[in-house]
Amino acid sequence: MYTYYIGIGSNLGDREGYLAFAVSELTNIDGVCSVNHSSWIETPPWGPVEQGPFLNGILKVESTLEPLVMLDTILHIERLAGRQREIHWGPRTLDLDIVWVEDEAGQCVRVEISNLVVPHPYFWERQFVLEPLQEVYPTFTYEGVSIASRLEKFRELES
Ligand code: A4P
Ligand code: MG
Repeated sequence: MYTYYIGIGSNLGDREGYLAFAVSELTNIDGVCSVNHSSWIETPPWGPVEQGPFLNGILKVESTLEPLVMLDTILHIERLAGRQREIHWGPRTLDLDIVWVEDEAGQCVRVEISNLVVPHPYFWERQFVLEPLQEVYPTFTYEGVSIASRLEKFRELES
């Protein structure tokens, strides 16, 4: 059994509807045992592309699916949501990214192959990932730093 923390985002069309659609699709997949999620938060667009605000969150998914199978599953759900890959980092109806995975012993699972890198390379730099991650995983730490103190840093920079 794995615990997946999956970043979810939408900034096109019925954003809330797309997030709810992803939760309901994932819940119905064989090998997915439970799906819980953070609150959805509205976030300003991050990165170089000018685009509308996102609705973001984190899904916490208990599943027996291996990481590559989970990747195929979420890419399939993105396609079902009408996701078009036009601009890298550009607007999207639904984006699902595997942020962090733990095995049954609570150990971080690492994957580094051409089509899957876990932990997600930018997650620690992204407030729109860390805010909802803290909600579903308040004791999370990365390289010795707690998620609470990491978020505190972002807030200090903002003020
Ligand atoms: N891939 C590799 N590792 C992973 C992983 N851990 N999880 C591969 C999921 N996929 C992974 O992704 C391209 C390929 O990455 C996949 O086919 C998979 O094999 P993509 O979703 O087609 O490309 P993308 O969305 O343009 O890139 P990416 O990296 O998903 O974009 P990001 O990094 O998610 O950035 N601002 C706010 N506020 N909120 C957002 O959610 N999102 C982006 C997109 C930009 N700004 C944002 C947000
Ligand atoms: Mg993606």
